Amino acid sequence: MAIMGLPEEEYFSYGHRACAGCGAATALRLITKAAGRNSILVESTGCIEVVSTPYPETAWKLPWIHGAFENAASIASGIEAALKYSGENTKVIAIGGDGATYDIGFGHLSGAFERGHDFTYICYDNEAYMNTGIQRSGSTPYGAYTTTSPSGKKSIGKEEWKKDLVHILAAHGSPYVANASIGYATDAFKKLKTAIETEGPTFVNLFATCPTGWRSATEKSIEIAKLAVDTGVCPLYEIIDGKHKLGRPKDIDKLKPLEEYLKLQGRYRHLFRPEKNKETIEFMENRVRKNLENLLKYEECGL
Ligand SMILES: Cc1ncc(C[n+]2csc(CCOP(=O)(O)OP(=O)(O)O)c2C)c(N)n1
Repeated sequence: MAIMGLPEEEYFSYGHRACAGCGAATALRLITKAAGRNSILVESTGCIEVVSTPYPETAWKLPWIHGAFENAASIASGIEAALKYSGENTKVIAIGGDGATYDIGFGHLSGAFERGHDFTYICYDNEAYMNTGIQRSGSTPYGAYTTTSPSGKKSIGKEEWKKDLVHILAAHGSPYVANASIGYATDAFKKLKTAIETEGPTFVNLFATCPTGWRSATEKSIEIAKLAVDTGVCPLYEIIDGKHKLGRPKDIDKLKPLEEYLKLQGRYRHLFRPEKNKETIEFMENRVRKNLENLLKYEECGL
């Protein structure tokens, strides 16, 4: 199905083997539309690499290279250096899941940003290591069940908060970093395009539903990705040359209740057992509000 208002050309072809309702596959459609023909893509090991290239087939209609799990940013650095030397203006884009980006490839990513390579790194953020069986990552949110952060009598699921990678990369001096969601595709497309067109190391975190890992209904992927934004869990914002610019949600007092987002996902099912979990949900809601208050404050103060 076409995505309204966006270029019709598809560079991530149908026929790939992603699960029904895979948010990362939608993310890849947006990323490749924003990249266009004059680009080279580098991909970490992960679900998208696996489902898009079962030998001898490929879903990629753009030049694409698969590295190891951790080193997409390093490969992109090398390609960018070679292109610069030969005077080409081809765009270089590295793509990884959150395991590759937040955790195991983080050193490579940080190094490439510190060296100032002219490339864009995009994380399709499905909040766990999905390809290997739903293990927790630095991006998995507080309270979520994964196979390595199980919920039980003594556990509420993951007990740590999600790593704030967007700000960590902004602190590297990046001219453009952004947080986006596949639920708001036009906004995500604009952010991806801005990141790709901005000179220097740029980053987009693209929130992407995973029905298999989140135990959610396949047809609810976009609804969940929208609710993440409207409850404040995944605020849409950019940091341009160090200054915050906020999109949705603007009004903290009009946030949708967090429960609406949580109850659509089996990874939070345990939070709805009466003996637990009103407190946990309230705690999460307060953290979400605090985070939004901070973002609004940064914007107001021109930071
Ligand atoms: C150094 C290294 N560690 C672990 C693995 C095994 N491995 C391959 S893919 C993967 C999970 C990828 O998770 P993520 O980056 O979040 O992407 P997703 O599968 O969710 O798309 C793991 C752990 C590996 N290939 N290399």
